[in-house]
Amino acid sequence: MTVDIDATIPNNVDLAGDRRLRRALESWQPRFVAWWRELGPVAFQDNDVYLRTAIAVGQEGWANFDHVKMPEYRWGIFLAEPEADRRIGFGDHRGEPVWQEVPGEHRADLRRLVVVQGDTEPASVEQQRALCLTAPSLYDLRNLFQVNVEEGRHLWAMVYLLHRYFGRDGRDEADELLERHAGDEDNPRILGAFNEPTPDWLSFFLFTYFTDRDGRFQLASLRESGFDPLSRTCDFMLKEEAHHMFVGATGVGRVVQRTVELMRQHDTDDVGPHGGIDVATLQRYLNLHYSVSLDLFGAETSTNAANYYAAGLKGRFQEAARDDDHRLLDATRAVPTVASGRLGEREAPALAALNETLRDDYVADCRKGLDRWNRTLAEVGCELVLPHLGFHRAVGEFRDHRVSPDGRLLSQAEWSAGVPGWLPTDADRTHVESLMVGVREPGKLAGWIAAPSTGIHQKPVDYDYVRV
Ligand code: BYC
Repeated sequence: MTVDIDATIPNNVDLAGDRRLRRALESWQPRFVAWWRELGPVAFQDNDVYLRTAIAVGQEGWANFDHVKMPEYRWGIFLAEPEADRRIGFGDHRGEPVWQEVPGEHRADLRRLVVVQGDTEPASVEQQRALCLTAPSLYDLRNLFQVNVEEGRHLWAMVYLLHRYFGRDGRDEADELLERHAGDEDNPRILGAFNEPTPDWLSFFLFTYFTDRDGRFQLASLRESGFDPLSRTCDFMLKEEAHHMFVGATGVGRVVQRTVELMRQHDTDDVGPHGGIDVATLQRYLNLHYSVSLDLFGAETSTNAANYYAAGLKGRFQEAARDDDHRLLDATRAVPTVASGRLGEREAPALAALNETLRDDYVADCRKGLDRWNRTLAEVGCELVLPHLGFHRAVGEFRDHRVSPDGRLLSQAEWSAGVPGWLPTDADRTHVESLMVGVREPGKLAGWIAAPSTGIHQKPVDYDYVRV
């Protein structure tokens, strides 16, 4: 697959050979850049930032690192290498060759999946746009911008699919991706978590840990798709996504480390007055971001999810590694319920319960980071825990119920009394916000977070990642 790196839109999908498509995308490009300037980072648009840019798709050397101004970033369209004789791995079409064009009967469902995925990408850039003013270091500022430009590239990935495979409807949908905005009352983003603000860096690290991780699992399920261009697009997006996971996991890890340092230094749990974030506050922020991210998997049982799977559009995480018939016509599994005033389980068709299966995989992955952070916290006899699945949920079985973090069904009064201990309070937010002062000297760091252990791409931690 040749990569046309010097084209107006760098790509490996032979845009040069499809004049209509190229012109359509080239007319979308200035609108994208206008959106980036208007709703992307609120500052630093004309500063040089040390960013990696995708230039190829192979294992080795797919990225180039250099200082660039963000509006001049080379957002491109990259699909992973095609797999010879690839077959659909699940559902009613299992074993048939994958599709290179959209099958008519699945057009509406595929378009919806692409639109929902595409909508989250610019949404997160919008949510994070003010964070550049308060970055705890130039290293972190650069990582924020790296995440942002790559979310922009992920938008390009979905816009390419819409333009190339969905005709006029697809072009309209691509335009609407720039018209809906995070938190906009009249025209919000599609999924709940993408309308919540990301007001501070603790929220950003938890967002990249928990919400970007939903992205990882959704992309991994779409990579299984029988629609080959979607599969190959997601395959390459997952490479970039790994850095976003890193930013979240190490970001929270460094906050935890600093908290522990301050606890030891001052011999107290109450590190707030010493410029840190105490463990109880960390737990409340974690509870919020985890529960909001759990909602992103949809309801426990969903005919949409069953249809996507049966049709071969969206598989399970690591579908091929699973030891079953990959059709799930007779299989069942337990899903959580709330019935007669009690939390319990019921058996549901495995096909209908695929959102829950993906959520399970996600929860197991979330625990890994917690285990690492808890090794640090164990030094001071503390730990962070994932709240119960039913805590603070707005989608699915638990939506109309109040559940405590430790999994007790509560009355409204008990819930209201408990909330200040479980979710960030106004005082927490005021304190966290008070710590958010932008640090703009290479190698210098805000006091609420520990230094990273290494720099980016073999550069030292005190490198001028953003030239200010
Ligand atoms: N908020 O049948 P159900 C990422 C809707 S993140 C609002 O259970 P389904 C990223 C649902 O649309 C990954 N509405 O849902 C991360 C449905 O509406 P309709 C993004 C919601 O379809 C960080 C109705 O409720 N990618 O990449 O089984 C930074 C019934 O629900 C929500 C994807 O999500 C919600 N949270 O599953 C940057 C993959 N949840 O049809 C990027 C593509 C559900 O009744 N999307 N609803 O009008 C999907 O696979 C599915 O659409 C979902 C929902 C898993 C999201």
